Amino acid sequence: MSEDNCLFCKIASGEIPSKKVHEDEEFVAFYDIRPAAPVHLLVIPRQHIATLSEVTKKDAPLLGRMLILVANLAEQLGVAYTGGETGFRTVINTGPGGGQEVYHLHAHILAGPRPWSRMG
Ligand code: DGP
Repeated sequence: MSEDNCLFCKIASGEIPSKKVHEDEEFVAFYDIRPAAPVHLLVIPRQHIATLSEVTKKDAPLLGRMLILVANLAEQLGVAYTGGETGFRTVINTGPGGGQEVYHLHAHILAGPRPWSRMG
């Protein structure tokens, strides 16, 4: 399940500390150490999946639950889309061409007043 020397596997297991906002048997969500927006969280599966490019049909339920968790966390943090100018951005960087730095699948949740420093 976990991969040696994977930073986000170590965060998921608690070996490396992080500011967690959610954890369950499948997922962990924590604040990004280098925030690009006033609210910047990362949501990861505990299962080590390196990139979005390696997922297959068998991962569909996991990915579906991950997106639902993103929406629930956005609501919990008060940044869900509720009309007007509210809302948040969800980003999954994939590979060097997509700007991925950490090779463990993760969804960024970005929100808050603009301008943002990156990913804006
Ligand atoms: P990406 O470029 O999509 O692979 O984004 C990786 C993000 O991970 C980047 O925004 C910074 C964040 N990050 C890197 N190392 C750590 C860490 O040790 N702790 C936390 N909380 N975030 C980290």
